[in-house]
Amino acid sequence: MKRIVFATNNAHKLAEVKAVLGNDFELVTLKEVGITEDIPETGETLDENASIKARYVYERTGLDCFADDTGLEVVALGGAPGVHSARYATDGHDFAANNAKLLREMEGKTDRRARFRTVISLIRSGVEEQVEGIVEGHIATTMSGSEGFGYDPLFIPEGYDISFAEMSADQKNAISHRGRAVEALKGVIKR
Ligand code: ITT
Repeated sequence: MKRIVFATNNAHKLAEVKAVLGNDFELVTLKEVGITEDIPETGETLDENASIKARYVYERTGLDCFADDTGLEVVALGGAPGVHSARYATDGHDFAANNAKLLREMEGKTDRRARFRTVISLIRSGVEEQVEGIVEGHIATTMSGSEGFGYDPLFIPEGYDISFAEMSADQKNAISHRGRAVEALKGVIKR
């Protein structure tokens, strides 16, 4: 089994990635390698932030690792909240406040197209590679569902009439930005 550090403090992400990666990998958490502080996400793009997080871990541990950075990109908002998705409404990761702000910003908007994009930076033996996963969809006018996390109650993926928060973990993973990025990651790791 391959051991690899996943640089995240988000337990929801960890569960999703574990489910897609399967049993060929032993995912090691930040806590398990002694990193308890928040890794500063100072980049201006998802690509930069994924890279910053992965490099932070590699520089401190020398272990193979990967990090994901994800953003919700809404067409009518010029791509916002994008790289600022975690801190859209407040300084913290307040999902309820973020969703409330998104609904306010989308009031009266007829173009509700949006996409989730995940970028994963993988570092193995010091060599960095990036993969990404995208899911297209739209922003609902009301929240629905209680599964998942973040903006899931407001995101309706293309071809569906239910939100990510109304889907089972397996259903979301099969079509989601993160599910697709992790499938691509698997392809790179197995090469
Ligand atoms: P780490 O940096 O510790 O991995 P984070 O929660 O800060 O965790 P991101 O910066 O990648 O993660 O994500 C930014 C925000 O985007 C996150 O706080 C959620 O609000 C939202 N988000 C990310 N993935 C999502 C998903 O699959 N479904 C719904 N919202 C998501």
